[in-house]
Amino acid sequence: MRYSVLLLVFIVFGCQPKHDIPVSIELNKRWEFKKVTDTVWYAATVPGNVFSDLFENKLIKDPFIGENESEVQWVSVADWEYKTSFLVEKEVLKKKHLALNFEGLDTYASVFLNDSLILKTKNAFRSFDANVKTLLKAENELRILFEKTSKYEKIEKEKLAYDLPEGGRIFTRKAQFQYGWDWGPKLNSSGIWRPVNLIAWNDYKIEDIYLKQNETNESESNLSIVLNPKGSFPNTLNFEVYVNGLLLSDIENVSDTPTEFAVLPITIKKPKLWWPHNLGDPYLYDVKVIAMDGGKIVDSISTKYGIRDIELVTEKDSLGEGFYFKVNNVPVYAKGANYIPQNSMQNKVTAAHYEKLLNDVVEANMNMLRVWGGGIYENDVFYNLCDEKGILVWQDFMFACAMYPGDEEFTNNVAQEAVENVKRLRNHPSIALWCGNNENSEGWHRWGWQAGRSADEKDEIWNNYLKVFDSILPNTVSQYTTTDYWESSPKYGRGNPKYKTEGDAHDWWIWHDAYPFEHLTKNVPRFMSEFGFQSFPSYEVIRYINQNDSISLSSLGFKNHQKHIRGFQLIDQYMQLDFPVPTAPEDYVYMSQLLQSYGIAKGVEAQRRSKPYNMGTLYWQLNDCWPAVSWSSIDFMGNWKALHYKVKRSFENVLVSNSIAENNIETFLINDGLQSEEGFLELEIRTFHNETVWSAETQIVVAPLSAERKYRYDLREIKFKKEDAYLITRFNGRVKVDFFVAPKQLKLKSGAIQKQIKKTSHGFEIAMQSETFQKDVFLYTDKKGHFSDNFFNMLPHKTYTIYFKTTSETLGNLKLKSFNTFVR
Ligand code: BMA
Repeated sequence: MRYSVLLLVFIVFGCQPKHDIPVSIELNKRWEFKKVTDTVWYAATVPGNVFSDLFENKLIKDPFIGENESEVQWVSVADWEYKTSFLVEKEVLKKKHLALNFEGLDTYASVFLNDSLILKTKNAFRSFDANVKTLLKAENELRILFEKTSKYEKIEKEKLAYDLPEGGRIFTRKAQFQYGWDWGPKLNSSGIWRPVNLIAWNDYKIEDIYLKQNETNESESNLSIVLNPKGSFPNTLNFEVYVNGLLLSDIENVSDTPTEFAVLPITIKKPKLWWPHNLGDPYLYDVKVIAMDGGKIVDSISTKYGIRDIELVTEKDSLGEGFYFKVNNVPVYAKGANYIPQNSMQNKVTAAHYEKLLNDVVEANMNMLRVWGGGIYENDVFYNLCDEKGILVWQDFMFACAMYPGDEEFTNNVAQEAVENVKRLRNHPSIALWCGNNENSEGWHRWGWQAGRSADEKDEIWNNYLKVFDSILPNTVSQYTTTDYWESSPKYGRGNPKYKTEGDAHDWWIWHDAYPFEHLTKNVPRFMSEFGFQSFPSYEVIRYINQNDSISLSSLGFKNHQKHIRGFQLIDQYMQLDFPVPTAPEDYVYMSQLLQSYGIAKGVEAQRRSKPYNMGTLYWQLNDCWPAVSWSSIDFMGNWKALHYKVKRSFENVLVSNSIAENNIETFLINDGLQSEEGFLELEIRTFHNETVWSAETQIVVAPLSAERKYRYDLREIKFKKEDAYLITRFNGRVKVDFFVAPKQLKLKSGAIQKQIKKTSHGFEIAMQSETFQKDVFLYTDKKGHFSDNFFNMLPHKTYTIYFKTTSETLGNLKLKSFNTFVR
């Protein structure tokens, strides 16, 4: 196979040496920057941003430490200038077309080439081209001026007779979280945040490839490859198409307007489909198209492509209106989290960060992420990895928690942004949905934003909303893709009872409204697209924030890393309800993570038990953009909190889940997979003194794609003390432990945990045993690494082997906490 590919490549390129292909040169060297009013230039990194450049030059302190954030606010209200010089070879200069392409300028930028203004931009989410044929020389200077956002926001605000929620950010098309969020700092940046390229070509170049899936059945998949040129194609152009390196025969351009774009129908026999990883193989084809003019190659373009059908099904039923995804005609239960940008300074997010985080997603059995609307349309690498790893992506357009203007200039700008991003992402099989915005509709209807406004004003604001979210965005999505569009997440705010019966829901009764976690078990919506609870991050993150080895949660610097105004108070309030409240900061951090995982898992399991009424659960939030106390399950330094370990178990394809009420227990088996399973369901109630007070077993069959109650029993018939016992449920090697009372009421026994440690090639193996039942055992060390499992329960006399993956030669100071020591 490999040889035949090589041979083909040789044939293609070896026999046709003539070519005149476009050239793309990245201009990422010799950049310098300065504050406009200063005179000294400093070295800059491109792609980058002004905060990281200032930090690299030691002109500001690390904004992620202590209270430094407030000291760097001057940066956002200054204007900044970037410049570089570059040489262009004669051969390149001779090309008929020369353009500078800016993939991302943040945000109000004026671009000068050799002192001539070539571009003015005001959208960080768009890319811009400038024709520089007449200006480009052998030696060039490129200079970009970035003006502070507040200047433009003020101008726009003055044009309106009223204020729009929420502040100046709505006028500027850039990442909204940079203005500060309830989990992130205010670091309103500017700079060249994506690559700059010089592009040179003669007559035409392929600008964009789109693979449109027409029809797929078991024997074949019919696709159209659509190519858009820069310039126009001559009619004489012919195209070679390679799928997985093999040349397809008889490819004809069937476009009605062949000079405007090419349409190349292809058929893939016996297609291998792309699946979310928990249902099958996320198979990807390599597709390459070479454009030829006679015997001459004029350009080529490649992409990976996964053959799959994805549909959002929103059918009315007797209970309301469903909300679920069908992939290749199979209803898929969505499990995952909401994703935010991985760093306030985007240039610091490396390929390795993307790889690690998305591996953590797969490892925790998630099959969907929602790219939340207050962040960014992610870099290509993010979607490439989601394609490869079989992670579905719910993609928001970048609008969040606000009402936006509706003037022509703004809406045209947004329309362009939508076209570009939809086109950029449409070949990714992972993209399951485009969603208009995050909580704008809920905000308008439920957050008091209409108060004190005249009827006309309200009409105008709502009509402007509809212009963007009910017209421009859905029209763009349907014009350029086959992906579905959803206007706003959630469909209804929690103030409207319909939130439980129609569409997707954000349940912030938990946390924001301080309802107890039990609320989640009784109020299951059709699709939970947000619900969450905060916890403290790892000791590593806390030490970083404080720049101190001791764990302090009370320093002003640390407090600045809790951005939710009632955050500390809410954690404490919920902890008091169900958990002991330790005084030592180190223990408090541990307890807060248990608390978070306890609440979220309660919700996840209740939602999964309600399948198919409920068809998805995405908790808030997967990750952090800086070191913080937040809703994340993985902290800024990549450490898994208790929640991530917990959801890994709760998201397994086959899950045993007990619904425990005052007097009875119902045992459910949930199967998200396509295979059925048969086996013995074993139940046992055991005391912490290790006595079995009740047991039962039954043979069951777990059907594919099901959630069924398999057992039910009356607790009143069993004599035992609830605070002194636990329930063990076993099914085909799975062991689930549940309790009958809140954690703080448990009468756990004290007892030692034995450890045996061995060095392995990738770290250490830790074998552990205890004579007593141990709850939520937490291993930690000052060495960087990852525990294969953590925050786990230990049944008595059973060996638990945990692997610590690390590059460190020693395990450092390995310590352990057990919940048993906090209650007795
Ligand atoms: C949700 C999100 C975010 C917010 C989170 C926690 O509504 O959409 O806006 O950070 O709640 O408050």
